[in-house]
Amino acid sequence: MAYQTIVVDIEDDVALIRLNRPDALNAINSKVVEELTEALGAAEGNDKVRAVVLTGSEKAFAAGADIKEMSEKSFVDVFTSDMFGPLNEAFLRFRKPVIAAVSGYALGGGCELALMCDFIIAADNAKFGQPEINLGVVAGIGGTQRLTRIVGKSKAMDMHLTGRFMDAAEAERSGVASRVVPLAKLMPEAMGVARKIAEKSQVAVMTVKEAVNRSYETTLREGLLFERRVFHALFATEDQKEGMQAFLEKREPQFRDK
Ligand code: CO8
Repeated sequence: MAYQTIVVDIEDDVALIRLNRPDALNAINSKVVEELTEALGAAEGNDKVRAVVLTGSEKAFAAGADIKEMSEKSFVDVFTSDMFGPLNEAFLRFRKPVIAAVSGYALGGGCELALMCDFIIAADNAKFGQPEINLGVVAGIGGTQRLTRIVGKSKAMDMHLTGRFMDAAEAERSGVASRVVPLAKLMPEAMGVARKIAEKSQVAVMTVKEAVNRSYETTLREGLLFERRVFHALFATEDQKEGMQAFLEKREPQFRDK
């Protein structure tokens, strides 16, 4: 499938989705939203894809929603098209793991897009920010919600109210990025991590996603019960038998997603 604003490569069980609007620092316009949504749908239905890496360029993961495209829109335009809603839904629905490999700017909708992924591996030149306040608006696709849950109220308020950028070290310290690597190592690291995850039991991997994401939606008690029940449920799989047997036999497990 040929896309105009993204490039998708599938290799070794991993789909690499690269945002590809270099002239606009990968600003997210409606075509990017449409194509990313489509690419996620295709990855979900493709048995050859067991993990996804989403990345941009060295200079910009994505510098936000496309300001040129947005500037003339009315309330009715953005409300009736539910701007960015379908992309958010596509990420919420997507059951395979998605790693954001972030170098350069991840601003506004770009930061929010990275936060929609399951975790972020950042290059040491990464800069995260929610500068919408400088445009007379606020974050619209998760910045006030997802970022706040990760970094807490004080830092989230600081970021959203001042529009300042957070560098890679602060992002790692605050839990935005799970790890930071030198720029030259970003893609090998992200692809290596994705391949490692792809080797695991897909049933267990999808269950991890469901259980961790459930922690955002429920009380601790209900979340713990959900976790215990899915843990119990995995004893119905062959992969549980294989994983534990392989440990006892001191060999690598051969998971079959059964
Ligand atoms: N939209 C459109 N074009 C952009 C964007 C953007 N967000 N960011 C950069 N570009 C373009 C520039 O206009 C420029 O194009 P041209 O060469 O044609 O003038 C090109 O990319 C290169 O940019 P700069 O020359 O500005 O590069 P610098 O290295 O000098 O600066 C920055 C890099 C600091 C990243 C700067 O470009 C910048 O501040 N960009 C805007 C960042 C921003 O404000 N992002 C937030 C946008 S609003 C948003 O994301 C809301 C999301 C929620 C929507 C939800 C709806 C429901």
